[in-house]
Amino acid sequence: MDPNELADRALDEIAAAADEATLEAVRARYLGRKDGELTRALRGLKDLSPERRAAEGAAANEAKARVDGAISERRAALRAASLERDLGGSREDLSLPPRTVRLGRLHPISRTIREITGIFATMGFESVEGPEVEWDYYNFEALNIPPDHPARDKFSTLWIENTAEVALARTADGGSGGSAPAPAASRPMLLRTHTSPMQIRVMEQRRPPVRVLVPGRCYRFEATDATHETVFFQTEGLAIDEQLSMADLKGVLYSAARQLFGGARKVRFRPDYFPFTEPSAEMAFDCIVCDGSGTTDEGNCRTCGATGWIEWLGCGMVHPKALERVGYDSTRYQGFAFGGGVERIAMLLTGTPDIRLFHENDLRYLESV
Ligand code: FA5
Repeated sequence: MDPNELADRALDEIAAAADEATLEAVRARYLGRKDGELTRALRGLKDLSPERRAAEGAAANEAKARVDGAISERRAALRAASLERDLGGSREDLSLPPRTVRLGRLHPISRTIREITGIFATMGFESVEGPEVEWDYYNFEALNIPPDHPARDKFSTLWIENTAEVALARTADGGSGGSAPAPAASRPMLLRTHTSPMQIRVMEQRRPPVRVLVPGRCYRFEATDATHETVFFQTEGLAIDEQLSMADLKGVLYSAARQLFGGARKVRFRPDYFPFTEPSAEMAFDCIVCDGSGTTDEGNCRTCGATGWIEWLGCGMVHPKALERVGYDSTRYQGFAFGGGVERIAMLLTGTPDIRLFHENDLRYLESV
């Protein structure tokens, strides 16, 4: 057949091809290397005389080029249509900027706990954790605070009602019920008011030398203000060894303060009273809001209660009675302990004027500090 007629027929079929597979079949039929109709026509040229070959060859090549071009065009059109179908007809604007990915970050309290544990780790304190639901025995009695001791008033306590049930659950999951003397049903239980019960738990389980730092949640049933929450964190430190003194305690705490604030805050260290340490002391830093003056432009500083100081911790030398209760020889071993508020440090580090800002979970604030 005449190559031009072949090409016209091929063009009709190409235009009618509804998908790429059909188009490929058309291509093979006309341009297939072995049996394509146009291919065969071109191949037959070699048997013609030189004059006819020149004339018919030109026409045949032109016909092939027409078919080639039509196939490429149709293929591109079919691809575009199929892509359009895949996108469901929607129009994506690829020039739009990508959505911003919101990266998570640590809560300022978690950050502060890591900072504090890191600092004490450099001084050899290993981090350990303990239960938030605690026996009265560990929270009070073993710390020289028997039932009617006035020091209990300082720790407004949230009590657990069904102690026997909780005790059973504890035993079932392998938790330690401790060495409190009374049977479980009559043993009062509470949400720990401080991390100091871990002093006793750690000493029960280890022999000196001991050096631990215990971060953890504490609970007190009290009204909140700029420096008090009902749920807050403390870090408890405990060191027991031969020949430890108050000078070691002070050195460790002053070193931590320097590492936390680089000397930027004033420190107040003065006597205090705790039934489980003797002697006892407390440590405070000058207030970040009023710079220690106790007043601001609006009057009394509400962050520090006009005292000029923000208390960090209570501390002291572990009471010999507490050492003996866990079987340590108090003539040979001494030790010091301290328990400080994590939020208070976070306030000082981030310039936060009210502790409640940490727990309101307003991301606008938390992301800004
Ligand atoms: C105690 O809790 C003692 N266990 C500290 C201690 C440990 C003394 C070891 C001796 C040896 P206090 O009640 O003062 O002491 O609390 C210690 C620190 O916890 C406070 O200085 C404060 O920083 C923080 N704190 C106490 N109550 C709250 C509260 N309601 N909200 C936020 N932080 C608190």
